[in-house]
Amino acid sequence: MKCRKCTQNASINMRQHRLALCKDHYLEWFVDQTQRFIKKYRMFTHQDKVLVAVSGGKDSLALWDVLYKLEYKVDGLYIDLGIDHDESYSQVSKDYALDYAQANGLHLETFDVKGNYGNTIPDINKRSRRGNGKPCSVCGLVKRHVMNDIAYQKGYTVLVTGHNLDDEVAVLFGNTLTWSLDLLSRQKNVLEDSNGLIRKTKPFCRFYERETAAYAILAGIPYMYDECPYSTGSKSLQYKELLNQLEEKSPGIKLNYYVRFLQIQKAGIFANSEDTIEPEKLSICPSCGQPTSNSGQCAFCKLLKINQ
Ligand code: Q46
Ligand code: ZN
Ligand code: ZN
Repeated sequence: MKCRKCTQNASINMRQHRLALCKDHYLEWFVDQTQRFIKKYRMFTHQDKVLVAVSGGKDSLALWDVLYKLEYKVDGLYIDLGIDHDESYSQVSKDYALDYAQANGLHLETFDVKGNYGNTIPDINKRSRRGNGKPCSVCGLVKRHVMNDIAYQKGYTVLVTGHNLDDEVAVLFGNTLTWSLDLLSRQKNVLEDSNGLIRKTKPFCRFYERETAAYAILAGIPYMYDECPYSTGSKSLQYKELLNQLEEKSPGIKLNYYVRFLQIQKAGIFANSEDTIEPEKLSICPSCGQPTSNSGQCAFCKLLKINQ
């Protein structure tokens, strides 16, 4: 198969776009598309100070690379969760993030959960009743808190994450299975800053996972191939498999599902739901100063038993 734009052999065929491209044209297309999404959804501008949450995996390193190529003012943030099992997941993924930063002369903020809170994520989880023995709920809570805190403290104006289309449709699928109107109203690719919550955006939300992986590989970015050991057997992975079966038969179905969702969300379908928590109705945690839907301490401070 030939590249749509030149005579070279295609390196990737994207059936959902009816588009096959060679390596050079794919890399160019991917960067241009990212810029198009940033503009279309008014995510941020070249005046913003951008912090990208980097896990060492393909999505976040590809995102950092593209934003750097697009000449945004962008630094990385790596949170060491202390997930070390036999595979030393955190240590290895941290090395990928550090290596990328060093190779490109970029700044990486690092935050060590154990160093700051005395315990790793799996250890904090053992003392908590959150989640069903899996640390993901605790992990998500701690990461959200740390990302917001560091972004504010260091004067960043926007926090970006590498969530791709497959991540977004898996969450969307879960939220529609349970018709969680509050979650559907908040599943946005741009969350405006409000009451101490930093602006958050997802510039890769319209790229398929195989597109971000292709970018990382073709751009020559070494990344952590293994997933976190705790992701095995998750609902999200089950939904991804199901949605991939649908995509196989109907190329483009995942993209259409997500883009139509964004359109009806924008039209305000979920806006007046009784379940929806308005940001202005959040109160401030007396211990850490971050917004919370609780009346006293936020869930993070309760989890870590931080004294007032
Ligand atoms: S890192 Fe944390 Fe994920 Fe690992 S423990 Fe679960 S939530 S699976 S993105
Ligand atoms: Zn080409
Ligand atoms: Zn708090």
